[in-house]
Amino acid sequence: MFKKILIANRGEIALRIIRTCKEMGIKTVSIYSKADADSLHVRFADEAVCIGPAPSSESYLNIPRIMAAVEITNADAVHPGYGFLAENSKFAEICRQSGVKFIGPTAEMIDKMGDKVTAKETMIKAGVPVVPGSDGLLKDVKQGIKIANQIGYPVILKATAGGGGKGMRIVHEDKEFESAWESAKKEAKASFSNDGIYVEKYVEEPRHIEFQIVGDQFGNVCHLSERDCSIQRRHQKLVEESPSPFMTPELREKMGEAAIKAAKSINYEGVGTIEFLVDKHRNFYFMEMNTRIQVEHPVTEEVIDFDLIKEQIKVAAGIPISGKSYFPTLHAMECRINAEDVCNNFRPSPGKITSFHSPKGPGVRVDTHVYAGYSVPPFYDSMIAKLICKARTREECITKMQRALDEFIIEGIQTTVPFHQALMKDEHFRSGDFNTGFMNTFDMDKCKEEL
Ligand code: MV4
Repeated sequence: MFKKILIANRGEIALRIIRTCKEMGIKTVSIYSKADADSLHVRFADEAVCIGPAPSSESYLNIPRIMAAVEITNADAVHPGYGFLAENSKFAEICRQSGVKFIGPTAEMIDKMGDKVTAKETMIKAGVPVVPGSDGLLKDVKQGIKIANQIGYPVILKATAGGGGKGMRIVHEDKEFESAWESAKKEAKASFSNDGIYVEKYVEEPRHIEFQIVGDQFGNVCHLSERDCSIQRRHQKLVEESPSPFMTPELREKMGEAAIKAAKSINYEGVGTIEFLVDKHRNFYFMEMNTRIQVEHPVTEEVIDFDLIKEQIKVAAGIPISGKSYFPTLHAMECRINAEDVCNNFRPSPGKITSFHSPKGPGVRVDTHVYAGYSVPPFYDSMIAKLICKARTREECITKMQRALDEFIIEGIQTTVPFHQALMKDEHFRSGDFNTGFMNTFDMDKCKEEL
C-alpha cells in the first residue's frame, strides 16, 4: 500500500481524499495556491506545499510545480481528484515516468476515451450501443449533409475533442448544415486546438444516466449501479440521484452489462463512469466515458454503502476487486450548492461567508470545505458544498432533502439553495418526469419565493 499520497486538487474533494487516506493509515500532502492558504485541505493534510499564485495555470494545473512538490515530500502516489489534471494524459504519463503512481487509469486509456470518435469506434467493436452517425470524422460539409439525409434530421454535430457541450450544434435541415458546421469547427478549434467534427442522430429529450464502474489491474470490472444526472444547466449538473426514477430492473441489467463491456474493452483500471443517453422508449446509447472520480460519487456511496475513494486507492495499489456488481436498495440524492446568484442567471457570487451552518441528522451528508469566515475565491469552480440525502424511497429522500435544505444557513454570499428548494416542490421533478431539457422550461422565478 502507498505510504504517502499527494493530492493534486483543492476544495471538498481534497478533503474527501484526505479523510479516506487517514482511515487507511496513509500520509497526505496537500498542494495549494496563495488564494487557498486558509483552506481546510491545507490544515488537515500531514504536509502542505504552496505551489504558486491563484491562477490555476500557475498552481493546480502547473505540472512542473506539482512534480516538484511530489519530489520534495517524497510522495509515492498522486490523487488528481476531479477537474484540473484528472483527465490529463500527459500528467498521468509524467507521474508514471517519475515512478509515482497516478491514482487513475493509464495515459493511453485516458486518451482513448478523451477522443470521442476513438471512444465511439472502441464501443462499436465492443458491442456497446452507440447513436447512429458518421463512421469517424467528417471530411467536409458535403459528406455531412449526405449522412444527415441517410440517418434523418435532426442531427447533432460534435467535436471529437469535446465534452461539456463545446463545439456541439443541433441541425434540423440541409440549409442550416453549413453554418452549423463552420461554427462548430471554429469553436472546437478555439477550445481544444482540434477541429475534428463527427455527426450523429439527435436523440430528443434524452435522460442522462451514467453507470459507476471499477476495474482492477487484473481485468476484473464491476458496476456499482447508475446515477441519473438529467437535471443540468448549460452542461453543469445541479442534482444527481440513484437509482434513476426511470430505471427498471431489466434496463439496469442491460445497461450495467454494456457499461462493464465498455470498460473491459480498454482493460480499464480505476474508478470510472460510462455515460449513456436514454430515450423515452428506454433505448440507451453510449455517450462518453469519464476516466476519473466524479463530483457525484457520494450518491453511489450512499446507496451501496461503499467508499469509492478507498476502492480507487486499493485498485491503484494493485489489490483485486471482488468482481460482483451492486444494486441500490436505498435512494440517494445530491444537490450541488454553488456560490451563485440563482435570481441573476446563476452569476458567480464569491466572497466572505459570514455565517455557516450545515444540515445534519439521520440520512444527511454534507461534503464541503467551507466554514464561517471562509472567503470563496473568485478563481475556481463555484461549488462550495454537496448536500447528499438518503432514505428508503425517493419520496422520503425528497422530503429529507427539503428538511435539510431548510436547515442550511449560508450568509454573506448568494447560493443555489433557493433553487433546490423550488426544485424539490416541482411536480414534474417529484414525479420523476424529467429529461435533460428540464431546465429550459423551469420557472426560475419560483426561486424568489424561497429567499
Ligand atoms: C447528444 C444529445 C442528443 N443526441 N447526442 C451533451 C454534452 C455531450 N457530452 C453530449 N451531449 C448531448 N449529446 C445525441 N446524439 C444531447 C446532449 C445533451 C445533453 C446530454 C446529457 C446531459 C445534458 C445534455 C444537455 C444538452 C444536450
